[in-house]
Amino acid sequence: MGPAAYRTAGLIDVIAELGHTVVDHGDIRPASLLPLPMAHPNPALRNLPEIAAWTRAIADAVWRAGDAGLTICLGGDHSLSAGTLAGRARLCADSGRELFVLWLDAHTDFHTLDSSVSGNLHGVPLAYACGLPGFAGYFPDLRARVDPANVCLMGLRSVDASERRAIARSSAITHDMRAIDEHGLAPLLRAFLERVADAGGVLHVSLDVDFLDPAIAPAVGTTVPGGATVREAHLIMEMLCDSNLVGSLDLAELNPFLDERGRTATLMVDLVASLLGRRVLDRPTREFT
Ligand code: 4U7
Ligand code: MN
Ligand code: MN
Ligand code: MN
Repeated sequence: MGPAAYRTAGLIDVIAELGHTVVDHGDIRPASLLPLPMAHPNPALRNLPEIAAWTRAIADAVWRAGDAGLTICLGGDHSLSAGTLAGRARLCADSGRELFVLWLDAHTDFHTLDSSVSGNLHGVPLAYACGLPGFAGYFPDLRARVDPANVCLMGLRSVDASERRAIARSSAITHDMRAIDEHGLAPLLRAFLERVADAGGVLHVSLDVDFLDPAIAPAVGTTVPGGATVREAHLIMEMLCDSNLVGSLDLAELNPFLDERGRTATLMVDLVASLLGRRVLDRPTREFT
């Protein structure tokens, strides 16, 4: 229902009105929706063969879409990012450009198939794409992985104990809500964008609806209080626009069934507009080249 809600909220028109050419590739489906038998020692895992099939389909579609324009993937829960990151990493391996990831989420989504307690696979995509162990034979083999040192997570406020250990062992940059409150978003994001620019890299942005505060974005299953405000979220998108570094974007976890008169879908569309150039006032310079 997520992609349909974004289309209903006017996503395509909004992007086109900003002067961009939009190609809607339609909804992606795996080659077969028939669940393949797949046993895993973790009995909690839910829908493992289905998610594996979707991951393959999304990775292929993202790779086929290429890197000439900006690819936006509409979800659907955050397991979609297993596919988008795999596809983007493959494109970067092809082109020789370095891939960076900005993960905007209340959660780290850094569980492996073995560590997940809930068994919900929207909690594993970042670990999979970074090449953590235990996915082989279940999820599609990665053509190229994401270097965890090139990942920056922002907005964290619900991290399971095993994820906390795993993310600390990785070289990923983590900013929880406390860091955002203490320093403000702008300097934290600017430091990361400078690294991406210095490396001549390309940035993938993965936006989980629950990055936002549930008071402004109720349409998500895993609400966690204390999230980003409208102003913080727009600031991020405007800085990302200025940076000219973004090659792809995931909009994950929108559940229109939980929305209130479409307000979450509308906010997400407005955030995409800020990322793609909507401005209150013209600004004289670009901060990054
Ligand atoms: B989302 C959780 F236990 N860590 O594994 C889990 F807290 O894509 C949540 O970020 C995962 O929304 C949330 O189920 C995945 C839980
Ligand atoms: Mn998530
Ligand atoms: Mn989340
Ligand atoms: Mn979720």
